[in-house]
Amino acid sequence: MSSKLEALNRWVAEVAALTEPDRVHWCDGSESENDALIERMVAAGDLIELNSKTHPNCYLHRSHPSDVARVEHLTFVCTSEPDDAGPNNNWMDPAQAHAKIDALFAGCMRGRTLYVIPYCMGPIDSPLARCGVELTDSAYVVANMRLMTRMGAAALARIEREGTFVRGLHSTGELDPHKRYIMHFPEELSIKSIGSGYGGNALLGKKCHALRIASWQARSEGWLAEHMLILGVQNPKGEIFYVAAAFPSACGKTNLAMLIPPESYRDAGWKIWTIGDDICWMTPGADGRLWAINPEAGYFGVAPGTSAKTNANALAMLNHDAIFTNVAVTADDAPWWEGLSDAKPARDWQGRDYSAASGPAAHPNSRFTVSARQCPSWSPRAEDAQGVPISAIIFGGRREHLVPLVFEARDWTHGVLVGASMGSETTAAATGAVGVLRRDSMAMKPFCGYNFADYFAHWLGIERPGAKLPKIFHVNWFRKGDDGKFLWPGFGDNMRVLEWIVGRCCGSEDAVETPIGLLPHVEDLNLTGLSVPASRLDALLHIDTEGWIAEYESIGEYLASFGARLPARLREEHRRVSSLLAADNPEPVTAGSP
Ligand code: OXD
Ligand code: MN
Repeated sequence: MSSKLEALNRWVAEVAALTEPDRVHWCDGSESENDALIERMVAAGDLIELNSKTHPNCYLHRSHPSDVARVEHLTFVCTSEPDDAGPNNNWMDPAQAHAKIDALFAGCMRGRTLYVIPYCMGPIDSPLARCGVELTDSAYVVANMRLMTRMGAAALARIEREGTFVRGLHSTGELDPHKRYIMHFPEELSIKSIGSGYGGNALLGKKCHALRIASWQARSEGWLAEHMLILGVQNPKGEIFYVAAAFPSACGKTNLAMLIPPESYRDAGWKIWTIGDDICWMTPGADGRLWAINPEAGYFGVAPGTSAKTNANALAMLNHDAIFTNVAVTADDAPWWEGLSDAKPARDWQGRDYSAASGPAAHPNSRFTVSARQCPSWSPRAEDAQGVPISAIIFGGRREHLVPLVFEARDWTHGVLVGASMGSETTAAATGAVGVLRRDSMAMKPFCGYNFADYFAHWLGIERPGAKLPKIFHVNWFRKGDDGKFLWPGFGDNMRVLEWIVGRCCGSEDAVETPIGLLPHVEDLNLTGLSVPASRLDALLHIDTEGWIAEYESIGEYLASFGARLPARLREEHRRVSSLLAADNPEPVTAGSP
């Protein structure tokens, strides 16, 4: 055994002594290993084979009904100093956290197999990639990690070469919400998760490693680990501009990443390439630009609402070799979810005969897991070791009111303020109330592994002499009119906004200055083939100064909640925009006025 792997072997032995599995299996990531695991899970009822004619090699997993989403209230960042985790995280003292969770791990794998999953986040030969090892007692996790990461022999070889890796220990435990914790120890580069088999709680390479732990590493090493999709916009000249975009969970990142342009655009030669749909690691390159990789190798996407109309690329990649979690099935065992088609569900996500009275057939946070390469718009540049250069960063939220379709930040500092101020109405991706407005800075509220105040400072610090940073934009596809209907059609038509954004990056598009940033005039948007009445377009781009003054007051309160650690530069930028808004207000509201 090489000395580089001794630490790994020692850790596996320690975990086995604590958890007492019947056997230990080192995953090599091979097809035969996967086939055997799938066969065992089907025999045990953990996976259900779907229609092998319409959906070859597709399986359905039904999770425990109390285990259907990320659990932010049970997710902890355990740093020596509570302030290093910050008000944006739940904190626990590391020694106390280890003791609490190790007590739950004791003997929890009796009768089970402990799987050792070496994985690499990012192209296997990329200097920007990082490795980890997940120890888990869930074969479902192994099958998902095989799709979501570069898992197995090649990752183990890289770990052996480098000697460093993030340690993730996971057990489904008793699937008891009262014995469920997702704990992060960024100072030790380790993760411990027990009591859930679901998504981000259990596939530790994803949110736990690639965002919470990686964001901590990124700060100390001078890069950014972000909750962003990455796409390439190819124009009729054949030039490709890469764009990274942050949206909170279940706000359409997968749809945007795989966008199919409207017919008039396709005819003119526009095309979208997909690099990633959820996570982006960006590093300043020698040329001053930010270079990005997608650390993931697959998609763990929200199923409901995915259809031939909203995301034909996603649908095309889901008819073979995919795992579905908590979707419904039709009478002929095809996967089904709300919004997919007019077909009727026969059984709901819990396996019950479907009845409209028991709520949605598919769970609102039901998911698909699939290899990224199956996406028709998959870009081969996703395997580029050096990554792709980012021309624009987009922040976006789900806002029914106030926030216009698109605006551009004046400069990097303003862009960081725009990202830090992001607000969005909550979705089913996490447990808790849906539709409530919350601040979700850079869409990282659930995922930043350290104090947001330090994170904002890190973002500001990315602007160094010689840096050629991307322009920063904000979009909102979700604004509604007085009639309660969405003003913008969204989906493929978001291409029109992307064209303006890319045009701004190369100086070919016009904009109008407002206190909150630069907006297109309606005529700056390419609206060929779009039948949205002019009044709705005006409403989409309208700036309600009084509404924005109130918004900036609420942003100010939010920023103040980070106390003295908040960078002064961000506070000043907030003051600057607030005074622009006050100066722009035609009828200043005086105290006591109605
Ligand atoms: C996800 C999420 O699964 O953000 O990507 O919840
Ligand atoms: Mn996500």
